[in-house]
Amino acid sequence: MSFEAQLADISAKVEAGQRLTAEDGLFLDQQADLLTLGRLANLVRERKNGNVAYYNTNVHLNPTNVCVYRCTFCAFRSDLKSPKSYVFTDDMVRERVLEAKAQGATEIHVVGGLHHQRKFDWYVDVVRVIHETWPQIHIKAWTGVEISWFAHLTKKPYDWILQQMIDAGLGSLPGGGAEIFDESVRSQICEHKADSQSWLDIHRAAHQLGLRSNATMLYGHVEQAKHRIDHLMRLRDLQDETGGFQTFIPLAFHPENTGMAHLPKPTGHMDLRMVALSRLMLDNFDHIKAYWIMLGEQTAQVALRFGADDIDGTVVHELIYHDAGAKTPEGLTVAQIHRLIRETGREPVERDTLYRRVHRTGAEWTVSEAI
Ligand code: V47
Ligand code: SF4
Repeated sequence: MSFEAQLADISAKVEAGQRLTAEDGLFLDQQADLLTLGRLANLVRERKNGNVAYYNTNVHLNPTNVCVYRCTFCAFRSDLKSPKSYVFTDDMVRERVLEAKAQGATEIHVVGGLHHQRKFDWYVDVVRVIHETWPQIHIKAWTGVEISWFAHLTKKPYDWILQQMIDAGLGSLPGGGAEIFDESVRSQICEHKADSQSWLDIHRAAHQLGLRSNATMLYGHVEQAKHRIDHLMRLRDLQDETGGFQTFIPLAFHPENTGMAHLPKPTGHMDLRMVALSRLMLDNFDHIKAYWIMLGEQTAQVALRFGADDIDGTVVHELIYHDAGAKTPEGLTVAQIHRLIRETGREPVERDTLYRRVHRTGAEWTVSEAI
């Protein structure tokens, strides 16, 4: 088939609401021009989400940066003896939660390193202390890689680990740790940590317990188009099985201070392509997030017309991307987020972690039905 015929065939499928194949995905990734990708992704996005663009009011907590692993893309981790290392105490956790409460945050996003001198109970206590300090806040905590580490520490199955966390106050799982599922790429960028099958099994176990979770893909390093499509297909298959994923977040590799600092940072062109490609391939995901802290406010804003319907939140205290050279502010006000969204002609809607509409009076809030 000629280039034009193949593109026309894929466009017709998208317009008819039909599922794209892995071959279609590879063609789009390698050959389609940005504006065609964007036009098709925007069509799907408006069908699913209308004119709404979601954001939330959240804070981050990275309880420790000490980590047994050495992922080559990571600038955040620290050795135990490095002056950069830190570990939160219970009081520091409480202080962060009270700060979140004063700001009216609906969510606390918790991910960190895997500290080899901390037992499983320490990680459960982080969740418990947050929950006891302010039961209303939604705790989105621990990537699949962290859950896999807890299984290694306790020698217990994933559902047992997850149940302990749920009992302590866990509300959902963030999408990190997925990186690129292809085993040959994984062995180059994060050799020792949870393998792809474990990551997928953990999210399956979470969905079976009624937890919702997110998914990510780290792009723009040593992976190729075929690896990105394989990654999206594995996520789409699991979502067909469980329906438990809420949002997909394509994560742009930030090279500064990492083991791959010689690589260039992905360009705005690639960032927008990945947003659009993921919107087109993940037809069973309700939301695609353009995480502004990682894309920059400008690209995140444009992404709302290239397939994304969510730009994440106010995000106070971000470390992972700032350690790796992100120049974005460490937080945005609601007024700034509204301006970014409104300028694109979209309607800003504050959501909670489970995509329920937030009704707010200052720092006080309630939620209504899922959107
Ligand atoms: O797994 C680490 C990524 C992830 C770098 O669920 C990097 O809403 C780029 O889980 N360049 C953790 N990426 C972050 C995470 C997350 C982030 C935003 C939203 C959500 C959500 C979850 O950060 C890691 C890794 O893929 N990461 N270092 C880097 N230098
Ligand atoms: Fe550790 Fe996570 Fe960084 Fe890998 S990405 S080195 S697991 S903190």
